[in-house]
This record gives sequence, C-alpha cells and structure tokens, in this order.
Amino acid sequence: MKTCNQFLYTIVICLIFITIYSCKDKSTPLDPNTTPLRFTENPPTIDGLASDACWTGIDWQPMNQKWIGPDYTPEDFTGKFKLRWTTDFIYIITEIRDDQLIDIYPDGLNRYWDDDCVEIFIDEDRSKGDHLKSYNAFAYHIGLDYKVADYGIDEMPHYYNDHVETIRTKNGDIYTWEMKMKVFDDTFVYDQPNTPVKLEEGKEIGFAIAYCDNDTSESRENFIGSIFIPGEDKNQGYKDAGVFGSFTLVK
Ligand SMILES: [Ca+2]
Ligand SMILES: [Ca+2]
Ligand SMILES: [Ca+2]
Ligand SMILES: [Ca+2]
Repeated sequence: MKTCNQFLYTIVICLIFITIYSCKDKSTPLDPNTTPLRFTENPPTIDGLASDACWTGIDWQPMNQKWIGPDYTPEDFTGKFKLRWTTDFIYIITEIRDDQLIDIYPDGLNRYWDDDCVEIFIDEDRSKGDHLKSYNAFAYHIGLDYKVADYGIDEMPHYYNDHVETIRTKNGDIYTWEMKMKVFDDTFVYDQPNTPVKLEEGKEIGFAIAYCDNDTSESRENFIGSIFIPGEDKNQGYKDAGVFGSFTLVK
C-alpha cells in the first residue's frame, strides 16, 4: 500500500509540474535591458503641442546624461522625451528648457552640431556597430529651422529633411519639439527612392536622443543625451550605434 501511495504521489507531482509548464507564457520574454515603446492608434498632430491623447498616460523619459561640456544648471538645460509608434512612423515629443536659442552657422550643413539642435539616433534593426560611413544607423541633427542633417557614406554632410517632420513651440524658455520620423534600414541609398520600413510589434530598435546646447559660444557648450555612455569620450553616438539604447515595439 505504501508503494502505491508513493506512486500516486509521484503522479500528482508530475501533473502539477505539467500544468504549471503548459500554462506558462511561451512568448519570448522582453529583454530586461530594453525599454517598451508603446503603439498608438491615435497618432499625434505634429503641431508642437503635447495635447494629443497619445502623449497622456506614458511617462517622460529623461535626457540627463552629459556627453560633452561642463556641468550645467536646470535653467541652462533640462530635457525629457516620450515616444510612440505606428506601422509607418515613430513619434517623438521632447520638452527642452534652454535659456538661449542660437543659430550662428546659417549654412545648415556646416558645423550644425554647434547650433542648438535636437539629435535623434536610430538603428532600425538594433544591429549596433559603426555607422559613420554607412546607413547602418542614422544620427539626425534637427536644427532650429527643422532641417535634418547627418553624414553620408561619402563622409560628407547631407540633408534628410523628409525623414523627420518637426514643429516646435515656445512657452517662456520651454520648447516643445514634436516629431514624426520615418524609419529606414541599412539598404538606404542617398538621393534615390527609398521605402521606409513597416514597423511591427516585437521589433527591437536602437534609439537615443540628445540636445546640443549652445548659448553664447563658437562651439556647443553641452551635449546631453538620454543614454549613459561609459568611458572618457562620450561623443560616440554619431559613429557607433552600439551606444544607443534599446527599445522594443509593444502594443
Ligand atoms: Ca501635437
Ligand atoms: Ca542653454
Ligand atoms: Ca542597423
Ligand atoms: Ca541654447
């Protein structure tokens, strides 16, 4: 009888384990090091106003990592951002406090990083790696005039104005930049027809956002980003997609 009870006990334990295992969610778990980026069925109107429904109910994320320059005050610079996605676009809203906007290099392809600008880093397939001489990733500099500049594979600066649509509004020294970005993969060819990627749930992208703050100098005074970059030289994003953050598209 004791052997029979032990047998039944073993069967019950096995059934419990089988039940637990079969109920377990077998979908691939999210990487704990990747941030969820939430879908929206109601894309925002790009008007520089954060009043759209999709911008409520999600938290701001900070732009508080100093990549270049001395310490700064909250009045000099404070930045935060939110993201949403649809099949065709990634939507970005940033709220930037900046005590002085300047545009000292009127040629938008000349030292554009030394004028106030928002910089968006996007690596469509989160492949990481060098992107200075390739379209493995993009580092879009969005100037005060909304022109979008980055280096091309010829190591020359070019405009990619149709990649990011931007409208900025001002409220005192707080500037809200609202943006709609197409996402291109590494098959992109400059000056040719290119088809943006269709975005899907579960896709992982490399992404970071930063602000080049200049107020009174010949060169930018600070470069402040959303991602911690280790090491002495933190100005890596324009060439190395490996330093971008990781975001996973979720619904
Ligand atoms: Ca809006
Ligand atoms: Ca400033
Ligand atoms: Ca890539
Ligand atoms: Ca400034």
